[in-house]
Amino acid sequence: MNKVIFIGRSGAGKTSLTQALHGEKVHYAKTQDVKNGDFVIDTPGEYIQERHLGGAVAVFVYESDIVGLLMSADEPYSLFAPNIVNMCNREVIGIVTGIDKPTANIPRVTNWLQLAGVKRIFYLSSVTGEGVKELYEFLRDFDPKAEKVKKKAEIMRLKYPNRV
Ligand SMILES: Nc1nc2c(ncn2[C@@H]2O[C@H](COP(=O)(O)OP(=O)(O)OP(=O)(O)O)[C@@H](O)[C@H]2O)c(=O)[nH]1
Ligand SMILES: [Mg+2]
Repeated sequence: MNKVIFIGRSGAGKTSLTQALHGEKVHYAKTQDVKNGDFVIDTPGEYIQERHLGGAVAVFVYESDIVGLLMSADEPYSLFAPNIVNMCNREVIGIVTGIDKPTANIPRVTNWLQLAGVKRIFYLSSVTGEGVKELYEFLRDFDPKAEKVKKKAEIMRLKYPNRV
């Protein structure tokens, strides 16, 4: 099982998703500090909202195999800078939570995550449970080493198109 770190603003749904992935009943619990669990690292939203706390998130990224950038489906703005994914030497995925919300604007958050450089996006609701299994299975089955080899091969193919 890979270890994922959840990063996103306060209220984006990181803790609720952590609970849903563990098969627990979703209940509100404000995250006060980094919770380094068995396969999920849950971070407080303030750690990326406040510039001086960002370092703590960076340190815990090194504990993870996969970085999950979370956005609620009705997020009014994005905290993720364009192409920020390129700064990270881990697999970075996008996670859109709260797809059950009537105020959800899926194309808008998809666009923001893609601008950040994310290629793979999961859409889910921690409240209804829709899409949670797909994310769980990805975390269970993803092979970071195989992915690195595949990416390297693709870079070589683009760099040396005439090579046999
Ligand atoms: N409708 C709906 N509400 C959700 C969903 N996920 C989270 N929420 C609600 O959003 C609120 C905030 O969720 P949290 O999981 O605590 O958010 P967080 O990202 O952990 O926030 P911080 O700990 O402050 O960083 C809670 O009241 C949740 O019930 C979802 O998928 N659907
Ligand atoms: Mg939380």
